[in-house]
Amino acid sequence: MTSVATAGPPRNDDVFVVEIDEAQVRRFHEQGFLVIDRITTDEEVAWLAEVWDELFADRRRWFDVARPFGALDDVSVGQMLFPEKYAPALRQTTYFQNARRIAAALLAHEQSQLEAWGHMVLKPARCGRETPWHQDESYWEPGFDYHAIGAWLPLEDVDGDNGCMCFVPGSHRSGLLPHRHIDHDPRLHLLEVDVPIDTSSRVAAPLRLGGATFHHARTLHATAANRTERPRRAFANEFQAPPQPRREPIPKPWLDDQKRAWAERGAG
Ligand SMILES: O=C(O)CCC(=O)C(=O)O
Repeated sequence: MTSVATAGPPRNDDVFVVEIDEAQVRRFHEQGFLVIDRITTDEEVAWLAEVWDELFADRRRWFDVARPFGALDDVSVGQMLFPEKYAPALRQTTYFQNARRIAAALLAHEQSQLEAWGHMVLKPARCGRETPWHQDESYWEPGFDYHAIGAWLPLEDVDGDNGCMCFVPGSHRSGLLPHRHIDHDPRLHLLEVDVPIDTSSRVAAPLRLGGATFHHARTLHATAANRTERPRRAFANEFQAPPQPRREPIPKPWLDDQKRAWAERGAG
């Protein structure tokens, strides 16, 4: 079978370099997110969408983050971790190179020292569930300090109807907040913040194809359900300085709940 993923991204003779200026870095530090209207070419977004479709065609590669472990029917929100394992050419894209350059500037960290990993998200037509307010760090191993940023590239135009990103400005300074699993069910992977939060200042970030958002690992963010007739696809990458071991882990009891539920799956 021919594969768009192994063929590699479209050749780009005019190298498309996106750099950010000091004002954007300052704004990111104040607000905890940054919107970039154009990070790659239309041709490359079209190629990425084809790769996304090719990878998601194999159901073993992704899982539903809003349904119990192993659920295969009625997809709510699909997620594939580490798509670069299946399609290493994802790392050769203009999007990836620009996102890493921008992340390095925002993190004030040497580009070549940044670790990166990707994930792809599916919000099916008319049935995607919302991704509730959360901080990305709530998902990660408690024994480390993180200096990390998420870059999110939608593969369709996005707005409030199909799940564009929404951010609470300044929330990255609030420390890591308690989280819980959606529906209070630790078999469901999605987390939501578990204390009252004020989202009245929230900012929605609609994007045209080719644009991307960046957010700090502690910025509160959410996406709405997809109310449109078309799936909403996205390709995200996390960029981080090597995580530093902590003397004392940050308590994340919600992760313990999930481990317990995983160990007990199928029992009873
Ligand atoms: O794609 C989505 O709907 C949410 C993605 C997200 O929360 C993230 O990449 O941090």
